[in-house]
Amino acid sequence: MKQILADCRLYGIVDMGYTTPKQIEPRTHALIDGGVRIIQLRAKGVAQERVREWAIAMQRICRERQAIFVLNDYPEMAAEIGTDAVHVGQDGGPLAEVRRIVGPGIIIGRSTHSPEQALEALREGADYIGFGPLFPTGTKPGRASIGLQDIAAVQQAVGSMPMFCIGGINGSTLPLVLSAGAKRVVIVSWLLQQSDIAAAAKGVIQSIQSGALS
Ligand code: TZP
Repeated sequence: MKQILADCRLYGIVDMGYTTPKQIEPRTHALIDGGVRIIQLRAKGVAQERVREWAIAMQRICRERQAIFVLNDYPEMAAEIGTDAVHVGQDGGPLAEVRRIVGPGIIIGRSTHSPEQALEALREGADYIGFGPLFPTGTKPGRASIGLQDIAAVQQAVGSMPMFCIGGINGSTLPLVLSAGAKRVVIVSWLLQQSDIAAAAKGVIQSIQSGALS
């Protein structure tokens, strides 16, 4: 799993703000068809019973197809289901506590919104971080955007810990994000709104890989 994580360039999110329950499974397949190897379920404000159902379905697909499934927000549920990964925000408590809940085998990701938070996540033992929102985004309305200026320095500081830049990334902003030093990105709404999600994902991965990678 850690090797798959290290190789991931594009992180996809099945966000229930843009996805109907019927679309969950086809979209998970489409993302994997497009080369995405890490996929999160993000279901804000939905009853936990529904989230559990969807998470089990997505985990099954990801396991069959060698992709990492990430559950957003619920470490206890992640441990109970046995998901590959769990993602927590700044309000998710200390990562040592998340680790205690999920056990040693599960990948833990943390959202970070500043260089300081990124370094703190590294110190706390995160397996990867999200860094953003780089641009204003309707997926996290009202959240201040942090711009592109810190990407290169934070990327350098976190070393081999995967850092996924996030927030307002689309076909037009992706080149700017890559020029600013990003090696990995998360794209939510733009990807989910493409008529051919797999083709769009392939295009993004190609763009990232055609830049200098290390
Ligand atoms: N965390 C920081 S920005 C963001 C999250 C979950 C949303 C990114 O969504 P989009 O639609 O790719 O801008």
